Order: sequence, then C-alpha cells, then structure tokens
Amino acid sequence: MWRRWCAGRPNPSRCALSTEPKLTVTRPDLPPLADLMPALEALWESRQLTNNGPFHQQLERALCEFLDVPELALFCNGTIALLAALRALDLEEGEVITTPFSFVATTHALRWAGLRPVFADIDPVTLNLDPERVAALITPRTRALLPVHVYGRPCDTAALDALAARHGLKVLYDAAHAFGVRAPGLLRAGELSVLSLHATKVFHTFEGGAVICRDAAMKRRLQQIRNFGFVDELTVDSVGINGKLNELQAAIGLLQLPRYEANNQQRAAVDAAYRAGLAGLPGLTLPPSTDPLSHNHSYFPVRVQAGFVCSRDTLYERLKQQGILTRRYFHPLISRFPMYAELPSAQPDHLPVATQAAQEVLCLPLYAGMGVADTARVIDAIRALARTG
Ligand code: T4K
Repeated sequence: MWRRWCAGRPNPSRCALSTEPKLTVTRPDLPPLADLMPALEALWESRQLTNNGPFHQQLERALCEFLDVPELALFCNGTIALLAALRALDLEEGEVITTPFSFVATTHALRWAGLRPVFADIDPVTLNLDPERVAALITPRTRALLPVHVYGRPCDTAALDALAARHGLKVLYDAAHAFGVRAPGLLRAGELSVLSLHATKVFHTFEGGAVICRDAAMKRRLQQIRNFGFVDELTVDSVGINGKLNELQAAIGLLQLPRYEANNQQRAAVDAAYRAGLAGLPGLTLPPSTDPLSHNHSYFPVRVQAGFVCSRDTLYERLKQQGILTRRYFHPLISRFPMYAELPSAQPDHLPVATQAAQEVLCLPLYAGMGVADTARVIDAIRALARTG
C-alpha cells in the first residue's frame, strides 16, 4: 500500500528548470533499513513505545559517553529542550541577553518562558555573541545569558562564563549545532547546554533534542519537567510538559551514533574541497578554518561581500535556478521578526555586525554522502557566475 501511495507522488528531488537532481543544503544520513528491523521487532514484542523505555535509557548513556559529558536528558526536540532548560534553571521572569544571529527557536523559547530577550551584537569572525557587547547590556534586570554556538563554532565560553559569574547570572548554551564538536569542555560550559537532534543535524533522531547538565539532581529535575512535572505516580511538583522522545526515535539514534565519525570525515572532505575550489574569488569570503577537532562540519557558510560580481540574494537565486538549494541562515535576523522588532535592542544600529552578516551569509550544500561530483557542481556553478555575473 505504501509503495502504491508513494508511486503517485511527484519526485521532489528533481529541479524544475534543470535535468540535474536538486542539491539541498543538507540531507539526513540514515542507517540501512534492515538494521532497524531488530529494533522494530523488539518494540512490537515489548510494547514499550515511549516514557523512558530501554532504548531511550541506552541512548542517554551512549550519548553521555560519546560526548564526554556527565549527564544528559533526551527531549522530543531542541525547542522543547530549551524551554525545559529555562524552567529547570528557575528562569521565569526578567531579561536574558542573547544573539539575534540564530534560528528563531532560540528567542522564541525565551518568550514562551515569559522572559524578555535583549539582543547583543556578535563577533565579526565567529558570528557568536561578543562578550564585550554582552557586558555592556547587563543591568539589575538581567537574569541569564543565552549564547549560541552558531554553525557549531564554539563561543568564547571562558569570557561568557566569567562574565556571568561576576554578575551572578546563569548561562544556558544553545548548542543545537554543536553535536560532536570536540573543543575542550565546550558542552560542559555554563549551567546547561541544549542540543537539537533534528533531521537536518549531523546526528539526528528524526526529531529530537537533549539537555546536557552537570549532575544527577539536575537530570532528575529535567526528567520531571519532561514528564508533566511528575515526581512519582501521585505527585506533580512543577508545571512540566510532555517533552519525551519515543522509543522508535531512540532506536534510530542508537543506529546513527556509530555512523557519526565516518559521516564527519565525509563532511570534512566536502569542506576541504570547497576551500580549495572556491579560494581566491574576489568578494567571496570562506568560513574561518578551525582545528578539525573543534569542528563538526555541519555548515559551510560563505560570505558574499563587496567585490563579488553579484549580491548574496542574486547568487542564491542563480544557484536555485540550477537546482542548487543553498540557505541564507540566519537571514532575516531574529530581531527583524515582528514580535521582536520593536525592542530597543532589536534596532539595526545596535546590531551592525549581525545586520551585515545576515545580508552576506549563504550556506552551501554540505552533508555526509555528498559526492565529489556534487561538490564540483556547486564549485563550478559559483566560479562560472563569478566569471560572467
Ligand atoms: N536553536 C538553534 C540554533 C537551531 O538552529 C534550531 C533548529 C533550534 C534551536 C531548534 O531545534 P529543533 O526544535 O528544530 O530541534 C531547519 C530545522 O528545522 C531546524 O531544526 C534548524 N534549527 C534550522 C537551522 O534548520 P528549516 O526550515 O531550514 O528546514 P527545512 O525543512 O527547510 O530543511 C532544510 C533542508 O534539509 C531541506 O531543503 C531538505 C533537507 N531535509 C530536511 C528535512 C526536515 C531533508 O532532506 N529531510 C528532512 O527530513 O529549519
């Protein structure tokens, strides 16, 4: 029945104007389907489908070991994980200093928690929160910092954590992009770090998220918040939520995890090919290269600047016509969305670095399994446009 249903559907992987298949900014890795069968059989046998089942517990242990972190609580997605983390830190009112250069979920989580976002500008190279700009915005109303490791590039955690300690603030890192980044202590910085395990991420459970914490007491608190606030069968002591990851997703995660290193090497090879193939084009700035250990090659954000033959948006459109679907992460800035645009800290003259970055960035296709020919197709298309305009 499923095969018949799928046969009648248009093939979305073909490009309307080109005979070449579409290249998307990312494509999720999947284990061989046959490898999922034993897990499905176990689920059908046990009927334990969700609520902290055996696959879930196994994945939490495996991720702690893999990421070298003390404790980790899985969630149904990164957004709910952010909300639960804010609740676990007892952040329910006041201001939180954050970055406008992120996916909108970062700031939405603050609003859902009843907190007031205050946007600080970013560093022009890393595109992460600039600690000096953060320091200038701290007031008696400030309760916490919410920095993001954008594109998996580590924030200046030493400076941000020290700043927070001086002012008695909490730090919650949005590490949605930072799975597998080996910068020492990165995922142990601040009070908590939140991962996204969404299908577009380098390690995924279709949808999923996680909160990394320091000790068992905080993990218990997160587990309770994740399960409606239940402490035991009869006791609810906080306004929790249903944030649970189910057993099928946990099984997917257990199959994905052993594939991470090989996938990362494949992404690193695409990254290296882009650097070699796109070097020296006037006005096209490549992302800063970092120590391979502190990189998960999740994104390849180039900057289209003055001196390039066309604007970033024109390059985006031209590539799209050829079936190369880049993304302008993160344009528009979160601070430009209507629910935030009136905040004093959202004004573009307060955020010049982020405003410029949002006008220039273009994330090129990058994923495990992206072949040499596909990478060459992107490079050739950009070089041809750079020649002819
Ligand atoms: N904080 C940060 C910093 C984040 O970046 C995110 C999410 C979050 C928090 C929240 O975490 P989650 O609640 O999502 O776990 C995507 C993702 O939906 C989102 O997870 C991600 N960040 C954001 C940066 O990107 P879109 O709207 O760009 O996704 P979409 O559907 O256009 O996918 C991009 C491309 O990926 C498609 O052109 C094709 C490919 N794709 C996508 C999906 C979903 C596939 O091939 N298969 C798929 O199943 O937001």
